[in-house]
Amino acid sequence: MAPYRLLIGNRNHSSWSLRGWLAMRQSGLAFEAEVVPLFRDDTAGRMAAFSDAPPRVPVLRRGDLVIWDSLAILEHAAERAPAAGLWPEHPDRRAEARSVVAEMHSGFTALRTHMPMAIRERIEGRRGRPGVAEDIARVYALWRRCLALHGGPFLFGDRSAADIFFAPVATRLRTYGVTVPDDLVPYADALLAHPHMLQWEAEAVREPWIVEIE
Ligand SMILES: N[C@@H](CCC(=O)N[C@@H](CS)C(=O)NCC(=O)O)C(=O)O
Repeated sequence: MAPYRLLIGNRNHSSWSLRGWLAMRQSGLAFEAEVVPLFRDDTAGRMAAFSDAPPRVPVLRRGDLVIWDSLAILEHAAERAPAAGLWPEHPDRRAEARSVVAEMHSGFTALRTHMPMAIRERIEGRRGRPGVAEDIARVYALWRRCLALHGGPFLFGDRSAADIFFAPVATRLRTYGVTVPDDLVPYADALLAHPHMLQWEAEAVREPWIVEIE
């Protein structure tokens, strides 16, 4: 079978691409990543050349199959590679993990708006922006709850979709100089130190494109 093709944005900046890519990496399914640089005159045209999906990344395709949302990509990867552990095995844990992922997928607007992912940058002065402290407090509460209930090292024990969805948040805390509480440092570090994350970051550092963070 032909490998999947995954269209992603700049590795430095595209947090949704990172989630889709991490899901595919954890699945072990064969795929090739293709980067479309964001915020350029030719961005939409290049996305349109890849598929007829809305002009956003990530998009996964194989032949006629087109999947244009990070969570749908993760779900597909989990179904095609059930042994990869993208979702916890127990139905109750799985339902909780799905709640965590759904909350990230549709929430944390202030964090996303005021602290956009910028993996290789270090930027000060954004912690006081509206809603950011509340979003970060919620992230910490959620992490604490899951780690206490399931014993770590990841939110549901082994690394799952929930950790993949929070990986970009760990990079944001680092980029914007947010001091992570001592009890959560091991988890934030584990997100950043995972080999898949390190691979993404190494490729992000090599990227030629410069995007101004407003
Ligand atoms: N809900 C979508 C969001 C995708 C999304 O907004 N991607 C951003 C990059 S992280 C994008 O493609 N932006 C391009 C644009 O807005 O022109 C998903 O989860 O895949």
